[in-house]
Amino acid sequence: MNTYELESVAQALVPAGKGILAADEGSATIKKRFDSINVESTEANRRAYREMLFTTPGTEEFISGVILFDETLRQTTQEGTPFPELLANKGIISGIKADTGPNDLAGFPGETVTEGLDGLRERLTEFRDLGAKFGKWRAVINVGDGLPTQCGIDSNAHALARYAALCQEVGLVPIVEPEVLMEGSHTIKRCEEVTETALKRVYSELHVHRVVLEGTLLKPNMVLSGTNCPVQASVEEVAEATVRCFRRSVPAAVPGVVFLSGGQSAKLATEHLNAMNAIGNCPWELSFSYGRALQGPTLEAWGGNAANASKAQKIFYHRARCNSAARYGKYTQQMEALAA
Ligand code: 5MM
Repeated sequence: MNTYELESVAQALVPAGKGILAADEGSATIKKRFDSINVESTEANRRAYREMLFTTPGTEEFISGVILFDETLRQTTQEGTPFPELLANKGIISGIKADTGPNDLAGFPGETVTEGLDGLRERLTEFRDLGAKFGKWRAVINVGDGLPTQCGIDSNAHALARYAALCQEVGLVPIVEPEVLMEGSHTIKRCEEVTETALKRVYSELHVHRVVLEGTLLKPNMVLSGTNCPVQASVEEVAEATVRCFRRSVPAAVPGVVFLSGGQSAKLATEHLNAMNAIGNCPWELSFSYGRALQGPTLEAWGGNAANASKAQKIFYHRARCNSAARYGKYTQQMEALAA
C-alpha cells in the first residue's frame, strides 16, 4: 500500500473552496430522478445527462472529484472521450460507487446492510484500471422506534471497514459513507445520538481493520431534525450540533468530512455547510459531496432536452459556486439573488 499516494489523493479531494459531485446514482435511483422530469431512463439519456454535467464550463474551479456509477465509468462523450479522461483533463478526480446497495438485514425488520463485498477486490482493481482514484460505499441507518439496533450499526460498520481496507490495498481512497436518514419524526437530539454512536462504531472498525485514516474521507449526514419532526432546528442549531457530534467522534487524522445532502433543498444544504464553516476551528476540512443538492435544480432545468443544456449548466455552475463559497463560510443570500 502506497500511503503517500492515498494521502495525496484524499487531500486533493478537499482543497480550499472545492468539493465533490456525487453522480453515482444506481439504476433504480437515476430512474426515480428521471421519472420526476418525465424522461425515460435509457443508457443514451443517462450518458447525455452526465455529459452535460461533466462538460459544464468552469466547474473545475469548485469541483475536485466526481463519484461515478459503474456504467458511467465505462461511458464516453459523444466524441468518444472516456468520462474519466474528460474529467482528468479538467483536473477533476474520478471515483466509483463500490457497493451494490442496501439489502434487508435478516432478523432485523426495518434495517439494512449494504452489500457488495463478494468479488470486491477484483472489481476495485478493474475500476482503478479504468481511471478511478477513490471509492464510495454507503451504509444506511434508519431512525425509528427501537431503531437502529446495535446489530444494524455493527453490521454496517464492519462492511464499511472491509470495503475501506480493500480500497487501500488496491490503491483507491475509500470514502466511508454511513448515512443516518433524515426521514422520520425524530428530534435533532436523537439524530445526534445515533450519528455519534454510528460514527464511533465505524472508526472503531476502521481501526481494527488497519485502515490508514489519513488516506480516507468521511461522507456523513448532517445532524438534522427528522423530516416529520414538528420542531425543525434552525440553521445555526444544525451547524452547532453537527460540529459538536463530529468533534466527539471523528479522529483528527481524517483529512476531510464531505457531507451528503440527503434530500435537503439545494439552498438549505448550502446554508448548513456555510454555517458549519463559519464556526471554524475543526481538525478536518468541512466540504460537500452532494448529489441532489447540486443536481436537483440542474436536472429540472435540463428536462431531457439538449436545447436546455446551456441553461442547466449555468444552474449547475451556480450551485457549485455557492457551495464553494460555503466552504469558506462566505455564502450569502445575495449570491442567489444575483444569479436569479
Ligand atoms: C445519500 O446519497 C448520496 C449523496 O447524494 P445526496 O446528496 O442526494 O444525498 C449519493 O452518493 C448516493 O449514494 C448515490 O446517489 C447512489 O444512490 P443509490 O440509491 O443508487 O445507491
